[in-house]
Amino acid sequence: MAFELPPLPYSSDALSPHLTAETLSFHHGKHHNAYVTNLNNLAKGTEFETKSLEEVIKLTAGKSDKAGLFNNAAQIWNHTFYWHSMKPQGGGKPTGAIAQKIDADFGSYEKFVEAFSQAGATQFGSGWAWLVLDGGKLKVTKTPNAETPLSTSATPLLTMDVWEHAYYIDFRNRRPDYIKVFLEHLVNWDFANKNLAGK
Ligand code: MN3
Repeated sequence: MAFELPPLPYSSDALSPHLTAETLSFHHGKHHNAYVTNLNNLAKGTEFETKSLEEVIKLTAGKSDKAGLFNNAAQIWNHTFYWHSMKPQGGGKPTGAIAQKIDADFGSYEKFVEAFSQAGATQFGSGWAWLVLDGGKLKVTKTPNAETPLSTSATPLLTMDVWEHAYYIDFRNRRPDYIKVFLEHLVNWDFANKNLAGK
């Protein structure tokens, strides 16, 4: 079965005015979709054609002769995870188990915000900022290009895309402003709590 583009979990204007429908339609309809097209072309006629997306990522991670497969598969997964990491009227302080764990592992919500903002702002070039569970503790990490914690021992809980295409239409070159808006208005803490509970 061919790999497919999952639909957005909300309408393309649902995150407006923070991220506009123009941003979401380009990011999902063009960028995310292109990774799906590329992966289907690369996997065609190979052993990867019948694997799940997660299997392709884990089987190709770190293999330079499989970089095309890895990059496109990981970008499909990362983007789907990113769409779920946001919701309309999201952002602000977390609730539930993740709130207590953030206080325990970072010291406070404010310390988490500082670490997550720093990770997003200092990822040189394209990449991702993550909140992960690693060895029973919450950690903030960043990955370049298509790299994903899915191919490591850490469990991803939340991600923020910091490729320029994620924010350039709405924020131009102001990545720090996009990060602030992501944290204050978009983060889906329900999704992070669900991922934490799944462990
Ligand atoms: Mn992207």
